[in-house]
Amino acid sequence: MILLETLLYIIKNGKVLLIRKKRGLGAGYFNGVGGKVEDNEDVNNAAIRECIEEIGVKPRGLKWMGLLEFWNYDNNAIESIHFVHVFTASDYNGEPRESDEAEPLWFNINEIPFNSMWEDDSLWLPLILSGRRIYGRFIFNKWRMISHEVHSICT
Ligand code: 6OG
Repeated sequence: MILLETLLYIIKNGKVLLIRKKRGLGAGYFNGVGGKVEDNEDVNNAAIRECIEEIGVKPRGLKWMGLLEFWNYDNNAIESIHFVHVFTASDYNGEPRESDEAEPLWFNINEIPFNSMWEDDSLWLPLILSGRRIYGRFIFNKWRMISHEVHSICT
C-alpha cells in the first residue's frame, strides 16, 4: 500500500507550530500538521486543507521543502510506503485552535520535543527548519527504524 501524505510546519517569530496528534498514525506524538492527499488534489492544496481542518488556520507563504519516504515492513512483508511532501509556511490567517484530531502548540526552534516525536524526525526536521530542501528515506520494521538516509537537494 502506497500512501501520499503531507506535513506542514508553520514557522513564525523564531517558533514552530506543532500539533499533539490525538488519533490515527502517530497518535500521542508531536508532529507537523498533515495527512493524506485526496483524489484530484495536489500536494500544496492538501497541505493547506489539512491545516485548516486540524487547527483552523489557513497557512500562507507555503514552501515545498522536501520528500520523505517511510517504508514500513512487517518482517519480510512490506506493510506500507508513505510518500510525504514536507512544507513550511511563514504566516497564517486565523487563530490556531484544538480539534478532535490535534492540539496545536508553539515551540522555540531550538527546543523541539524530539523525545515525543517519531524517531526519524531528529534526523531531518532540523535541516528543514534551517531552510534546506531534503530527500529522505527511512526503513522501519513494525515502525521501529532500522535504517535511514537523508540528502540535501541541490538548487
Ligand atoms: P493521517 O494518518 O493522520 O496521516 N507521518 C509521519 N510524520 C513524521 N514526522 N514521521 C513519520 O515517520 C511519519 N509517518 C507518517 C504523515 C499521517 C500523518 O503522519 C505523517 C501524515 O501527516 C514514520 O491521515
